[in-house]
Amino acid sequence: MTRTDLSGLQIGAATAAVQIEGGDPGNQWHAFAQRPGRIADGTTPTPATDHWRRWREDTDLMAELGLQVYRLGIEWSRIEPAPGRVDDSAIARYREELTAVRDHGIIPLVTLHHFSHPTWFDELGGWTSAGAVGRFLDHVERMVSSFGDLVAEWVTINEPNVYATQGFLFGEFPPGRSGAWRDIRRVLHTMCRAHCLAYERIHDLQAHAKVGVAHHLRVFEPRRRRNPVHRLFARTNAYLFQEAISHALLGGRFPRVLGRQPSDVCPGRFYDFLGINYYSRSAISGMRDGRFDGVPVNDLGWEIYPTGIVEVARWLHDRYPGPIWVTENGTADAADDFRSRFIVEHLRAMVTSDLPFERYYHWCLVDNWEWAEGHTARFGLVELDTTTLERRVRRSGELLAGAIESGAVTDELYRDYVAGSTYRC
Ligand code: IFM
Repeated sequence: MTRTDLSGLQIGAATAAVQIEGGDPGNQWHAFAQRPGRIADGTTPTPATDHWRRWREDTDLMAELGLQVYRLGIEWSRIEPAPGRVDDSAIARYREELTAVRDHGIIPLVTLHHFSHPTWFDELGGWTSAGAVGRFLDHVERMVSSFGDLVAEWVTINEPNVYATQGFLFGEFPPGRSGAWRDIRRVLHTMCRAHCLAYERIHDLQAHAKVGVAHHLRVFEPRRRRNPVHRLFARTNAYLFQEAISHALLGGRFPRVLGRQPSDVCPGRFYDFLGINYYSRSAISGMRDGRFDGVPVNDLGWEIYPTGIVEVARWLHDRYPGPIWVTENGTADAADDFRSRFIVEHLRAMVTSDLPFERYYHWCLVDNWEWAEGHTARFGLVELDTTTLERRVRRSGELLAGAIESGAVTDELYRDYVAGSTYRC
């Protein structure tokens, strides 16, 4: 049986402002990407996909694919280019786009912080500074008052664990620091506190809002299950990378490893949905990520492990019950050889589980600018010609569109888009 019923799921795509818009010199990624050697192909976030100017075309594309939901970022540095100075034209531009999205019957989910923020925020100490939470909350308040009539669903912060480790442990994201453990702890503490307070602030302003985080969860597996050292490292990695902050983000309970319980956060419930970004599994034998031998991998060498989406969701849902929104899932596959299979296998794992998966946002709509990888990794349902910026729907885009239209991966869709494809190892 190849048919997979998707009728209980709302399906769409996710993007982030810096990765698609182009042309915003006010965020910290703009300056970071100019530094030699930082981005794999020497590109910068301009033009990315030039979505800032081509948003009408992209919105039409979404409608053409039949997307039901769309997760997008609104860039803080466009809204507040200098501390306290608001750019009304940027608000008007985003309002136009959100209106068009809604006019197509697509429900928008807006991310308030997705790895990027104004350069001035960094100059004031970024997320390591005590004032960060107040500055972020001012921004959150402005966002809800500017867009609350068009948006009722919010992701406060995208992947705090990835932001902190890439920026302060591996040096691949701005500010490009390495091994700065004390700052990682400070950043995570500040971001978790900011999320909890933003959750409350949004609900104060918009009682019916749905608010969550987009939490990056991986499967951490001991490379050799019988090896106690591998088991210990797998446990430690999972705890430090994702479990400790889950308790702070969702339950407002700050484990000792993150620092003190903030006096302005009382343990409670700080989510209306469990936002999960899921991509891969790691084989662990030490502190760094590894990969099992002979497993299917994508263009970036990430293992393709579809049942992991249920494993990570179960871990979270057992502790924090609630509706599950897969706020990101996708794969780098420039040739579009296996993306359709990847999508179908993840969707199937989700809907055949006993967990309350409600939404699936595919990463990404159009090939995005992939941070330190630049344009070398292709995640789009729609292919981008980086020279002409023309868009072309990939076969995997057609597959997802067909599945949305039918409310299922039908036998025909499976036969036409999946059956003939295999992963590579
Ligand atoms: O492109 C990123 C996104 O910004 C955050 N989650 C993972 C994606 C793929 O690497």
